[in-house]
Amino acid sequence: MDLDKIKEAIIELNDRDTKELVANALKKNIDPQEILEKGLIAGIKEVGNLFTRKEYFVPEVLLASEAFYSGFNMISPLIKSQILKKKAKIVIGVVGGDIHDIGKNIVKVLVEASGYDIIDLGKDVATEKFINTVAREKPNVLALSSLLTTTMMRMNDIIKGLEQRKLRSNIKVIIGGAPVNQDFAKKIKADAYGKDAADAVRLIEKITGA
Ligand code: B12
Repeated sequence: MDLDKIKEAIIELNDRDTKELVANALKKNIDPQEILEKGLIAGIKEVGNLFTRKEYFVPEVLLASEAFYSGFNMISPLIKSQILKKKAKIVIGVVGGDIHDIGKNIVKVLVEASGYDIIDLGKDVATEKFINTVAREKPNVLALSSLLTTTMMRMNDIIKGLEQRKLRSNIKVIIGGAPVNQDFAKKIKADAYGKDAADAVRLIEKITGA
């Protein structure tokens, strides 16, 4: 099946095949969201499993990331074009010291596709930059991502910084990423934890009522 082939191409670290297969799937009118979830995300998740089992190492994961993005860059504009209206303003970024941005980018695309105005600060974002952006842009929600146990506490620093600058009461903070969970969100006084991109959209809808 087309989507399985996309998944396989990522596992085989083949960016050219991934691109070609995504192009073919689009030609066949397969929904871009399906291509993202059942092809690209399924592939990179399996690469994560192989890495955990020490069957793949960092160079393989880097090549798999490239393959992922070769397909993702083709479909993300299509998902975005489904936008109907802007509902609320969201700022998103990966905390300082952390360069894992695949998950954050997926969250960004789905949130944007759901009609929200999103400002993406990128990866390895300094704590001060998050706080200054909140002060300047006055978003409704700050969405923080971290994939490393060594950087997840930066989320706590950001929330503390917002409190110190008296910005905390005007914003909701949601967090996500593999090492964080509901308990951690409670501990650092984040407003909510989301397990995946669809969850991020659900949380934002609930929080903003839009
Ligand atoms: C790809 C990858 C890399 C790539 C990153 C490429 C890129 N552009 O992102 C590269 C090769 C660069 C890399 C580097 C490193 N990595 Co790495 N990497 C991974 C890997 C295999 C997959 C991560 C991923 O993309 N998953 C797929 C996405 C779709 O899932 P996700 O990120 O979890 O995001 C989803 C949800 O979490 C959620 N979500 C994410 N953010 C947010 C935010 C909000 C607000 C919400 C609501 C939801 C949400 O929604 C997303 C979509 O569904 C994981 C292993 C794994 N099993 O996860 C290791 C892993 C994260 N890496 C790890 C490590 C140790 C490293 C390195 C330190 C390795 C090294 N020795 O150099 C460096 C770190 C460099 C740095 N300073 O950041 C460890 C972390 C261990 C730990 N406990 O901290 C892991 C867990 C591997 C392992 N088992 O040891 N890595």
